[in-house]
Amino acid sequence: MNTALVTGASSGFGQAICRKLIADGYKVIGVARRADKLQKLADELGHKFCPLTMDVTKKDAVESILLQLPKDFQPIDILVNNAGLALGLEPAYQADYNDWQTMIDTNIIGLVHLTHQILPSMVERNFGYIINLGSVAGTYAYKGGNVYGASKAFVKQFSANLRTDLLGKKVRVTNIEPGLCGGTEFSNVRFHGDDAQAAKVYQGVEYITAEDIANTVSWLVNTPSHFNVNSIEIMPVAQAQAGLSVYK
Ligand code: NDP
Ligand code: 8X3
Repeated sequence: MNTALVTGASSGFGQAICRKLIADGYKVIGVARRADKLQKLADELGHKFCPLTMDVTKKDAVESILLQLPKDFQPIDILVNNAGLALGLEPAYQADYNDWQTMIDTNIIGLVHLTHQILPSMVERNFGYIINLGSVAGTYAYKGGNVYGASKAFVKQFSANLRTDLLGKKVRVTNIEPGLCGGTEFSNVRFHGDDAQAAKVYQGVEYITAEDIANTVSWLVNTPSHFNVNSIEIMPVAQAQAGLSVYK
């Protein structure tokens, strides 16, 4: 394994994953929409990092930009489909339709675009690793999780179906399913820039950090090539699936 492409590299998990993979000796292509944030990361990480400004929801742009990658950063051995977001925490009957559309476009369609573009070359070389960022929300329902949780359930099932199609090939697929993770922009984005509301999510809780997720990715890619971690669910000790609730 040599070169990784990490989506959502301008913040949170993605940024930490880029840092960790570079420290591990990989070349890394970092994808996001905010060019200024990517450039800052490029200034920090140096020539082994290739910033790539791209909106993963735009199929034609994804295809043409990936075809123009610098030769040094081809082929891609590791794809980390991390770009994603939650928007809103209202019940389904009060949710904003545009928020739903954006989550579907990013968490599902964007991930599918990148996978469809990059997977064939991995299969051709019988070598590669796709790591998807799912969520505990893809398994456990919670109030206001509606389309976000459903989009992560897609990621979980898509990962399982990819593994089925890749049976016998040395192309691995893992779905990482984190729970409460702070220190990223996730909740600021979910609450449309209401930083005070976002901060409340993490108040008094020792949450998972982006570095914890980056260390997990680093461990995964350094496992032997015959070995597949199908999925990995990670929560802080402060969080648990604590049973059904009944409204009274
Ligand atoms: P952040 O909001 O900190 O980072 C999200 C990243 O996705 C940003 O770099 C953003 O970059 C990028 N992104 C969003 N939309 C697009 C797009 N259309 N095209 C390209 N890049 C895009 O969130 P986290 O790091 O916390 O989350 C990363 C992933 O992990 C997400 O998929 C999230 O659902 C998942 N996750 C997060 C958890 C948490 O508690 N934080 C827990 C479980 C899963 P830019 O805006 O510059 O495009
Ligand atoms: C992010 C974790 O619990 O906010 O996927 O949905 S949660």
